[in-house]
Amino acid sequence: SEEVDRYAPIVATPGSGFSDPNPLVGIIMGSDSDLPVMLPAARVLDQFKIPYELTIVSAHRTPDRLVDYARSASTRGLRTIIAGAGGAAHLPGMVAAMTALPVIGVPVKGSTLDGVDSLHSIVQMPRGIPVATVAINNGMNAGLLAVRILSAGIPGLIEAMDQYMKAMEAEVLGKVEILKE
Ligand code: RP5
Repeated sequence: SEEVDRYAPIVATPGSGFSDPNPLVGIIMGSDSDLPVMLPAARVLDQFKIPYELTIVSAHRTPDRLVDYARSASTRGLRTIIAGAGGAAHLPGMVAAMTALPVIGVPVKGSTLDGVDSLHSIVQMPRGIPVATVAINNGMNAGLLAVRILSAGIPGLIEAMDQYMKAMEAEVLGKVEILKE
């Protein structure tokens, strides 16, 4: 099968086809300023051929849109939501409060508090409403976690992830060899 290219450049251009008509994953973010952090999640889903949609939903600036998005997500066919936000990062938690789907939170680093504010806002969820939180600015891991969640129900996906991990391992072992020389 096709080799995963983890170093392909990330290019966001209008019309680059981010929204599949039948997405399994929703990638949402509080602002277009979060896009550079969230695009690696989209790249990962591209690589694993998982259909997704990508859009802006702001917990604070577009609260009605947030409710509509979260409440309709599962009936629209979404199976996992990746939500990135910075600062008072309420988006992932509020989405998780309004859907039974798994939600992955991406803390986005802002200009003043180094993303620790976002991390704490996302990771400190109350008992009963979980958000799977990845590292600050790690949209890529959010994409990979979404693939792993979906692999429970999609044939071939676990094998594809195995292959991806083996490629990473080979790359690191190759560097070990280079350093020996
Ligand atoms: C959050 O505020 C967004 O998720 C973003 O990370 C941060 C700053 O947003 P902008 O002022 O850049 O639109 O809601």
